[in-house]
Amino acid sequence: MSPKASIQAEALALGFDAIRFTEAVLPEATRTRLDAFLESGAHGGMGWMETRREQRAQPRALWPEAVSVIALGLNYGPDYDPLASLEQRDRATISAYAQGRDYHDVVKKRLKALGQWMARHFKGSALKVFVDTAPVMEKPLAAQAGLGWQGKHTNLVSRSHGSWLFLGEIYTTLALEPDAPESDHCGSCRACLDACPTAAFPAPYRLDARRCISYLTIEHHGPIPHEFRRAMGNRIYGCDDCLAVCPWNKFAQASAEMQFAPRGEVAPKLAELALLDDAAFRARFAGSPIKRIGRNRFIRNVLIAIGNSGDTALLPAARALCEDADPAVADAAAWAMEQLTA
Ligand code: B12
Ligand code: SF4
Ligand code: SF4
Repeated sequence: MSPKASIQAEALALGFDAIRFTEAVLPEATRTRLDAFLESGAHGGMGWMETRREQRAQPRALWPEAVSVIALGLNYGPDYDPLASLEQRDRATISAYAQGRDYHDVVKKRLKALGQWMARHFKGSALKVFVDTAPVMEKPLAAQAGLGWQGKHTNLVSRSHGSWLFLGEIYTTLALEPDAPESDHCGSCRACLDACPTAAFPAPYRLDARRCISYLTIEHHGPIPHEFRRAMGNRIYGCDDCLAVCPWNKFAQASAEMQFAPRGEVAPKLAELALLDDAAFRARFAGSPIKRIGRNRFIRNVLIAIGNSGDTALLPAARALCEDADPAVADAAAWAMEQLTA
């Protein structure tokens, strides 16, 4: 078996759903687009995107010895309609990626296992593994390797898994023959652009993160800007609208990975979530990606959903948080009361 074929076989045996290979070089156009994104301020408060920009745009600026990149995907396709709970106004919509165990842990563990296997089989080679948090442009690398293409919603779309792939990479000193990139199969479709509740796409293939509900609910600190509060509806963690409407999802299979299965109710009641104090929040979301936003940002989001619920039975829950020690929680509680009593 060739080195590529044996790595591929081991990756699939470890539970990865997709694997392709590319050179550890990204074209100049990727850097130019990253620069344009950052210069326009589209990254909002994600200041960490500016630091180590060179390394993000070019694999060898991060690690000069890197020769090849192995792009890997793990399917997290939901076995339910991720948009169904948007109409259940007394309940919370939590994006599909956050329903189960934190993918950072799951993907990292598998990348490390594959890395250890490679270290045993290709003596003298070196490697580094990445998922999400490192200064790595995961989507352009995966697209260049042919795992899929960057759709108009900017995420990687795969012909076999639709929009539901987590990405991870291995940078290696091994010279592995690059695979051909996938071509763009969006055509004249613009379903994702039209589905966005906050008009976060200034143009196809470009996202203004400051307007994106995923950014607002997960990355944004402090009060949610007023112009987006109504549009958030009951989305309290992330957003799946642009992903879920993609016609390529019809080829996707539900994930067989038990660790990504919902850990509790897919759409929990807002009344129940609003009661969580710091300790209860940590206990409930241990091992989930939700834990990283902390109790205050989480409750802030729950209160915006309560304000949008139209359900006056939730007034006491909002009232109880009006004096909260966190100013963004108190602000969202006051807004929710205003909406429910208007
Ligand atoms: C920052 C970030 C965010 C930010 C900004 C998102 C963004 N689109 O940049 C926020 C918080 C909003 C976010 C949200 C989400 N994220 Co996120 N995020 C990242 C992160 C850390 C970096 C992305 C990045 O580099 N952005 C900078 C921009 C400039 O790069 P880009 O998106 O590739 O932009 C390209 C296009 O705009 C294109 N382009 C520009 N102009 C033009 C013109 C033409 C003609 C063409 C063809 C292309 C083109 O070129 C740019 C450079 O390649 C990655 C992990 C990583 N390290 O890569 C995860 C990652 C992208 N996120 C992921 C996920 C799952 C999500 C959410 C679905 C989560 C959710 N359900 O709420 C949403 C999706 C929102 C969306 N529509 O993008 C996954 C995506 C997996 C996939 N299949 O693609 C990643 C890869 C994490 C992972 N390891 O799995 N995320
Ligand atoms: S994740 Fe939601 S808010 Fe963000 S771009 Fe997609 S549809 Fe718009
Ligand atoms: S919804 Fe349409 S335009 Fe958007 S990524 Fe999918 S195929 Fe492309």
